[in-house]
Amino acid sequence: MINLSINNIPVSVEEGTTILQAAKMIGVEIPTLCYHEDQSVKANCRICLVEVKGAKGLLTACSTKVFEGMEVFTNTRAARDARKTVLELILASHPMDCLKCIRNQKCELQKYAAEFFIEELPFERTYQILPKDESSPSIVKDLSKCIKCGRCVEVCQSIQSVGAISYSHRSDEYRIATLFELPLNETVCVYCGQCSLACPVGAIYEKSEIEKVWKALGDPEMHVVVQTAPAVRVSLGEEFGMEPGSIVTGQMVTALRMLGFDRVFDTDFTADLTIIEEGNEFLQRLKNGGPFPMFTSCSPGWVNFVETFYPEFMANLSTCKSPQQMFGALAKTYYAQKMGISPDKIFVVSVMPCTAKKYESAREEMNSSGFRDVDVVLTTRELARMIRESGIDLKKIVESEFDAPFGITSGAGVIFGASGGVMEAALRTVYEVVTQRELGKLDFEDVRGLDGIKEAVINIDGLEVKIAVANSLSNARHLVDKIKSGEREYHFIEVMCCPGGCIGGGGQPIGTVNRVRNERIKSIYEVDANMPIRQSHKNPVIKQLYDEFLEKPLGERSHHLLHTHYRA
Ligand code: HC0
Ligand code: SF4
Repeated sequence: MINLSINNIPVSVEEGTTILQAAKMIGVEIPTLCYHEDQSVKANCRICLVEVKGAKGLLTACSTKVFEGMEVFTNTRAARDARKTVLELILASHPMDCLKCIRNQKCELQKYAAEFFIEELPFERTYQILPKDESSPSIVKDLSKCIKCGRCVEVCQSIQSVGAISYSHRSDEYRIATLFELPLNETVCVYCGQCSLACPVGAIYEKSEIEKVWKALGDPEMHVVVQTAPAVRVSLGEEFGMEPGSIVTGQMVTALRMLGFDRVFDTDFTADLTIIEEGNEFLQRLKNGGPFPMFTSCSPGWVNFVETFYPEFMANLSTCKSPQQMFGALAKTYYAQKMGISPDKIFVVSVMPCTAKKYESAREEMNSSGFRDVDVVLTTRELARMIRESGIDLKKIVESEFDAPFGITSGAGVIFGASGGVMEAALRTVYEVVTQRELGKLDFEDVRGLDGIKEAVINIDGLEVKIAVANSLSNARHLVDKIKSGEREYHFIEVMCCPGGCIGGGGQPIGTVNRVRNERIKSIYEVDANMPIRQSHKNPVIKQLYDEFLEKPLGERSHHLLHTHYRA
């Protein structure tokens, strides 16, 4: 242990701890902007300057490791003045239109401006209003607001291994840009939105579609239904000040009813349906000898990644549409018929933890009913804005239940929201279908958790099924490269684009870091453990859906409505 003092208070910490971390342990927050707890230390914003006795000049707390006997002072005149100057320089080149910024009250720069009480800037304003890049269906990039901290670049390059954005130019032209400054939709961007989670200000954010939803809700001709993704129920509460991982399923359903949706449904239902279709597809591939590995296809950022970087693996993707798209296709066929409503009068809204789902819903092949499967995708953050705008306090409203028929779901459906969940849900069904025996233990712990790559071999009646699970695209790349080189072989692989799976999606509340992801994962498995049905094939409404409409898994109707193809 290392003994030091911070503002004259003794503290003992592990070797290798930084001043920033040590200060946090004794309740002292040093301001940071480029620092991000899940990323490498960049020390480029210089706002975390502190004084260390004996050192020449001020030191950056984020990159300076503690030593025995160190005396740190975080609040000397020199440290405060230096930080304030750094902040003033950043503000001089910032538009400061906080009242109409998407990150109003959730902006790290705004928070420091308030804490430092910057009344007037001693510097000439140098900001430029640049055109926003709104070319992508998922993400808006507003360079005018960028403070060049580099967090988005790190997440895009290192965690996602996409590299759609990078540092560009020099000196006062220095900026974060795409290759040749192309609009995002002409780059390799997969629309994951992880950059929008990492951004401390409002320089990258989801493309909002809230107005389209208000319009539909206000149209008496439209029957507006909403589906909520598995991961939203364990994150939405954070937008209303609740602890990370708070389970707010019932309050969310009530809030959606209060907003005016005609029916509130659960994407977990079509997650169950995906298991039946995808499980059968896997069994068919086992019978036909491949192609292996079969990759899950429900994470649209991952599908985009395969199409862009590994087109040779496209036949390996499951042909199943994602649960969100299956829901849309059924809403405008089976449900429309059952309700006696013309499909053109049904408006389908999804609430997803994901920005890439906006792109997925807009893909031209996603309209097998003759109408667009899903009309609008809102992120968790957008739904929270609608709820706040309506004056609803999620903490105070009563809980209620999803509507029938797409509200009856299994625990297997909900675990889709965490990395490893789709695999576990599939195994819970495939094992029983193949062996005709009940699984003693439903929990497949080997595939749970935040580890980037998880592997297991499952014995199904003498057949050794090799599986793997990857979360984040850098881990997916690693795995696919091993398959390509012949170093590894698998039968079935689940890939989720975002770290931790959908609970860590790019549309989740600002403040999604691995610490928070872990809490959401725990809650997802808690919801599963408390469900009366925990296997997709035991969901009675799924059985009813096949009896009344789809006939059989992989049947003609399923193929038409629930499966798709991918393009290079
Ligand atoms: Fe997911 Fe999904 S689990 S991708 O992360 O499969 O976004 O939560 O809704 O579609 O069900 C997201 C989450 C979904 C889909 C489901 C899958
Ligand atoms: Fe990179 Fe994802 Fe952001 Fe696109 S959306 S720039 S891929 S981090």
